[in-house]
Amino acid sequence: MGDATTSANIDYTDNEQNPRVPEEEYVLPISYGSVAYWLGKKADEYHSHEWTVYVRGQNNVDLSRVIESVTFQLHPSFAEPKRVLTEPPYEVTETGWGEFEIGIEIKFRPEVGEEKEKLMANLKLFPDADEVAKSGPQTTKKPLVVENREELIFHKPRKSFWEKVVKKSKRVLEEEDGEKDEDETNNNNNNNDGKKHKKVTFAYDECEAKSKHEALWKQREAKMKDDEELMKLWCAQKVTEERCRVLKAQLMVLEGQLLD
Ligand code: SLL
Repeated sequence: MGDATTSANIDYTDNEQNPRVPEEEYVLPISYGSVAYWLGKKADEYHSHEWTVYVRGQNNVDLSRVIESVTFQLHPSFAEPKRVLTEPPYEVTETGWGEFEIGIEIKFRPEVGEEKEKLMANLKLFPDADEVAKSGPQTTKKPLVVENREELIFHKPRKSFWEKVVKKSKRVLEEEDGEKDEDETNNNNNNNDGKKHKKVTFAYDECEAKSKHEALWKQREAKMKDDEELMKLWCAQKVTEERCRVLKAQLMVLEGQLLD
């Protein structure tokens, strides 16, 4: 694979100054949502909960090379409801009494060449009946988290973005030239067009700015990893069980033949 940014590969059609690199794609895994704590004894009529609305990189991926600002549009009952954050952590913490939808606008840095991404977070303060039934009533220590996980995909990224941002971060390129990898071989390498396709893995930079809820994120992400591992083990066990069942059946057939 040659350098994707040689002039033959550059697409100037929609912007001569800042062309696109047609063969590339950059994926940025983000999570956004809200976390709320009941204030318990400190609660009053208008301030029953402390909550935070946030946008962060999954597994602490640094978003600041790509994001210029994140704007959170709060309910008009809050003073200065439009909150603009120009550096991480992209989060707003408030106290209040009611739930509402929070508009989120992510503005990208000029070199990214894309304008913005709009998202919506549901601020939730009160657990549902089934959540209470499952894990008990809300306490001042137990957060209520509503999290959305998403990937921002920069398909055919701008040349400026690719060169100034992506290539400068710790990017790992893996070229897969016909290596046997059961799942990937068919999907990525051949794609039925006869061409070999490369697989790009990004080693993202870590965000150094700490969120107010850093400990909570670490705990949740560690649990997610554990759950994934457990799921893999569970699948492997199912495969083994199935193989055993088939072998037993074959053995019975062979035993039958021997006895005949
Ligand atoms: C509701 N539609 O009725 C929603 C509106 C607004 C919440 C919720 C303000 C706090 C403050 C606040 O919590 N507003 O005044 O400081 O549930």
